[in-house]
Amino acid sequence: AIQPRAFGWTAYNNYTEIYDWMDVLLETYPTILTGHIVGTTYQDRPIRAVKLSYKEGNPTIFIESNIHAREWITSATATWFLNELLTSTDPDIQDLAQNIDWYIIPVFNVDGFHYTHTTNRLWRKTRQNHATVCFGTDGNRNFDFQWMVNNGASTNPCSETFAGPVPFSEPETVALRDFLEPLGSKINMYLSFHSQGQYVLFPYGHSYETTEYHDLLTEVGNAGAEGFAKYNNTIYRVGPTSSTLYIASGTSVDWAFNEFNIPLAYTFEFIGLGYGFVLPPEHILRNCYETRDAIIAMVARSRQL
Ligand code: ING
Ligand code: ZN
Repeated sequence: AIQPRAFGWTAYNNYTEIYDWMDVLLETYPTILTGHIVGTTYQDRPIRAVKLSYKEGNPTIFIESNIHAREWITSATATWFLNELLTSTDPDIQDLAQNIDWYIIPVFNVDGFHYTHTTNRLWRKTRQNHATVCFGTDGNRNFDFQWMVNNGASTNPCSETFAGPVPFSEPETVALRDFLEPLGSKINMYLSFHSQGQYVLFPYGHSYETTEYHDLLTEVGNAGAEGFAKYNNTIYRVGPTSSTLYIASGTSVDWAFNEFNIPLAYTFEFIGLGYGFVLPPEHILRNCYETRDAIIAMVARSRQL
């Protein structure tokens, strides 16, 4: 029989291991953590979030992770960071925990993530089939902001960047939309975790047009890159998604940025180290330390502005 693994960050965990661990956290920290069901996936799995809050009146940071199924380092890092917020004795981390409210969705695309653990390690999309031979929509092209403009996604259901037949065609993206609707205007920073390529990206993805927050996003993004470099000199490039990486439309970050006027909205593209999406687990902790330092630096910079 397959032995159950202890939860930790020396190996990748599947969604049931992550959810069981979240249940233990919720029991252990009942006054600080609350559990939320963001919604239900196409295959009827819960999309879960935790909120961490020490007190009233804090600013809010929202972390969305593993919208792309194969990007396992993202949920590993999101769970490590949550654990750190709860257990670290480092004053910088304790400051983040006590003076910011955190919403963390460690695994957003639960069906796809499960599929990468059971069937196809390199699956990216959701698992709904839109009446064709091909399955899945790219969740990060399915949001209703500039959907399908500028060839930033595909109309082909067999493409890795299939935008869906219509915006919000997926129960997962609908769930995030509805979860954020009452919350969005209170969010000060939105972070979407991806891999890989070492980028700190910000709106827009769909066009080269710059936003009214371009200078602020650049300032705080550059602080993030300095943070990512602190542990091991890892170099992250900073800039708008469109001009720094590629044109991508209907993404969660662009949608949330626009819908709720969230000034600080970023995508992190973590390390691949030449392994692409299949980053060996011995590199998980390095990515966690780098992400911790990036977030500390971004919050510190944003407080100066
Ligand atoms: N990259 C992202 C993708 O969805 C991205 C890049 C993120 C574009 C956010 C726009 C907004 O294609 C990966 N590796 O998934
Ligand atoms: Zn991705």
